[in-house]
Order: sequence, then structure tokens, then C-alpha cells
Amino acid sequence: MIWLVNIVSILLIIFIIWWFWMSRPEIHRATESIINIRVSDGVYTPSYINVEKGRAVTLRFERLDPGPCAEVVRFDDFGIRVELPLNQVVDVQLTIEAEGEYSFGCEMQMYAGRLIVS
Ligand SMILES: [Cu+2]
Repeated sequence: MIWLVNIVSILLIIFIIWWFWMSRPEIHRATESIINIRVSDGVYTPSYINVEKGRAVTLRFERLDPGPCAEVVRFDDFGIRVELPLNQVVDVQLTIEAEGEYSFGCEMQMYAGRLIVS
């Protein structure tokens, strides 16, 4: 029986590793200049956003999560910190001139998203 328990534990470990490190949310390719981002249930939707270098984009956040965790979004690379009042729409305007990956998120980084600029 022990071998079965071992196999199950190993499979579980593999699954957990895959879940946390391998699975990446679908990349949202921004072809429009306004990107709507829903803030609910602990995730930004979309959370992985591909934007064109040098192009002005508006990230339009709509916070539906009453939890205090969701009330701020920060873009540390750009010194941006914005409050998100509940059930309101807040625009964050960005033009990123350098290629790369930039993270954004709440104060504790529980809500987390990424901008992929290329
Ligand atoms: Cu948080």
C-alpha cells in the first residue's frame, strides 16, 4: 500500500508544481487601445496582457471585489499607484517605450498581473 501512497503523493507534487509554475494564464493581445480588466475573485481578468511598445494604452479597471485587497493597483516600474473604488471604472494610461515584462498588482501582490511589451 505504501507504494500507492508514494505514487499518489508524487503525482500530487507534480500537479502542484505544474499549477503554480507551469500554468500561465492566457495572454490577452491588445489590439484595441482600451483594455477592460475585471478585478474579482482574487484575479485580474485578463491578467496577462501583451501590448505594443510605444503605443498608448488605457487599462480600464473595474473592481467587483469588496475585499480590501483589491482596492489598490500598483505599477511599481512606473511609480503608479491607483485606488480602485468598488463597482467603479478607473483608467490607467500607459505608454511603455521599452520591451519587457512589467508586473502590476495589489499592495500584497495577491492580485497579480503582467504586461508583456514587445
Ligand atoms: Cu492584496
